[in-house]
Formats: sequence, structure tokens, C-alpha cells
Amino acid sequence: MALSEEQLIAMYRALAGSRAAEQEITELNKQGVLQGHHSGLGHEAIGVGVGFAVRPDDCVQMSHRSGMMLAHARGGYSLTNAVLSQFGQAPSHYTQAEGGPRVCSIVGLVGTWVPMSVGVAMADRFRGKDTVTVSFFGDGAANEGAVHEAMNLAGSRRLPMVFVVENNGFAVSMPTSEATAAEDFASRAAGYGMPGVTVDGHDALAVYEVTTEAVARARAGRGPSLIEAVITRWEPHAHGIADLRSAEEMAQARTHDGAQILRSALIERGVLDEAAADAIQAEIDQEIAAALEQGRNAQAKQAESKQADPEPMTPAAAAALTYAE
Ligand SMILES: Cc1ncc(C[n+]2csc(CCOP(=O)(O)OP(=O)(O)O)c2C)c(N)n1
Ligand SMILES: [Mg+2]
Repeated sequence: MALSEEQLIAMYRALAGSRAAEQEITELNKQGVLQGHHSGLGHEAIGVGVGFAVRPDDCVQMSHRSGMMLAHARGGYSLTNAVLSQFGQAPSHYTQAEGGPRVCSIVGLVGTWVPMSVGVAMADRFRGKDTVTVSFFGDGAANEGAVHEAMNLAGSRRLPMVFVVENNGFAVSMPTSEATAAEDFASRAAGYGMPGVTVDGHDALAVYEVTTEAVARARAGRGPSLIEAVITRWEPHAHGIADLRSAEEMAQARTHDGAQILRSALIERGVLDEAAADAIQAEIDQEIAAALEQGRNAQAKQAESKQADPEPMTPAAAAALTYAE
């Protein structure tokens, strides 16, 4: 389905916004203001492209990279939320918002969430719904037994599913070329009896197109599909973990920028001009700056109240909180 001009502009807003929020959150982690983030810088076009291709009642199982972008693109999860949730001041994108688009969260063991999404698709079919379930996971997770079993089951039952492999070429420090002898992930789909396609994960419109086709196929009862979205992440696995890539390689990666690719495509189509794109960026920057100030203030207040209460808890008080009567 072709997107209207209004939807294309909304897509650009979602992509530029997700990028700016992710950039800010990544920086705050580098500065030590926040801790524990797995940066999704570079992944934004995947979450946004998929987010625009699904319905609110379709269930999307996020990954540890693309959850925020998906939540923001699907609607109801603002950039303010994205920043404030990192300070513990707003709900996380990992949880189901009341009345919000349907999500399925992840667990700490990579890949083990994929069979859960197959269960969601089975349950929806059992209940006679026409919904589709989308499951995100990485190239590392794709080599796990649970993921193979999940895709095999989805193929054999022709379940209404779309599997999205975010292939960044690494699982922490393990390059894909050492983890598998296969040339790509999309061709594995044949072994599960489903179509597979490789797409440039920096190109939101291309991701949107292949996902729309896969979702339509699943909704029509023609079974699951596998989408391999190839990307280069801009950051290492997580803050504090060494990156095996050279600075030159990283600088080169940043030139293939999903936000810039969509901006140029929309300008070329006459949907946006430089001034309109700049105005969108200015609104995004303003929203993020305000959220950042609110988050930092809340963090400072918390630090003050901790200093104001230096008395350690007595063992009796701790026991009273620990054991039920
Ligand atoms: C079963 C399991 N093994 C190892 C880990 C540690 N771990 C966390 S993320 C990760 C890498 C996952 O790589 P990939 O699936 O490619 O996703 P990426 O982080 O590259 O987006 C690993 C090994 C884990 N959480 N769970
Ligand atoms: Mg990976």
C-alpha cells in the first residue's frame, strides 16, 4: 500500500525523532549519567519501517535494539517518554501501554523470546483473529536452537507471522562470518518453507515495502515470512564493551545514514523541502531538550533526597520489610 504524503512526512518525523532520542540516550550513557543501554544507533529505519507497516492490534515483539523506534513509530510513545523513561520518570517501551499498540516484550536470554511470539500467533489464530505477529531478533540469536524451532513451527503451521532478523554482522564480538557458514540469513527461509528477503536496514521505505508485503501475506492466511534487514550499528554492543571495528570503518558506516536517506528520498519526491525538514528537526530537538532537562532535574532531586537521609536502615526495619507476617 502506497503511503500518502502525510504518512511519508510522519515517517520522516518518526525516524528523525527516534534518531535524535537514541543519540541523546547513547551520549548520556557514555557520560555515565545513565547506565545499561544497548544502543540502537543505526537501527532506526528498521523499527520505523516495520512500525508503519503493521496495525495497532498486530503484536510486535521488539528486540533490545529497536523497541523504542517501534513504539514511537506506531504512535502513542513520545520522544519525551523515550528520554524520561531512561531516568525512570516515564513508562518503558518494553511494557504494554494501556490502549496502546500491542507489543510483546523480550527476556534476558537472546532468542528465547521468539518461540513466545509464535505462541501469540497461534493463540490469535485459535481465537479467530486476523492479526499478524512480528518477531525481531539479531543475527546472533538467529543461530540459536530456539529460533530455528520457532521458525520451523511457524512454517509448518503456516502461522500469520513475520520474522525480522536485524543483521549487524556481530553478536557482541563474534562476527557473523565466524558464527555461520551461510552467506545470508534470508536464504534460510527455504528450510522453514517460507519466503525470505534481504533488505537494506538503513532504508525505511524499503523496509516498509517488504514488511507490508509479508504482513499482507500472513494476514491472508498464506503463512510466515523472514526479512533480513542488514545494518551497520554505529556503536559497540554496549557501553564499555570494546569495538573490533576501526575508527575509519565506523566513520564510513555513518555516511550510510537512515535518516539522511529518507530525507533525501522525500525531498527528491517533492514531499519535503530542506526548510520543512529543518523545521521538523527543530521541533524534535526542542522536545528532547525539554525532556532532558526534566530528567536531569528529577535525577538531581533523587540524589539530594538520598544525601538528606544518610541513616542506614536498622536490621529490625529491614526484617520488617523483608518477611510477611
Ligand atoms: C542465551 C544468551 N546467550 C548469551 C547472551 C549474552 N548476550 C546478550 S546480547 C548478545 C548478542 C546478541 O547478538 P545478536 O542476536 O546479533 O543481537 P545484537 O546485540 O547484535 O543486536 C549476547 C551474546 C544472552 N543474553 N543470552
Ligand atoms: Mg547482531
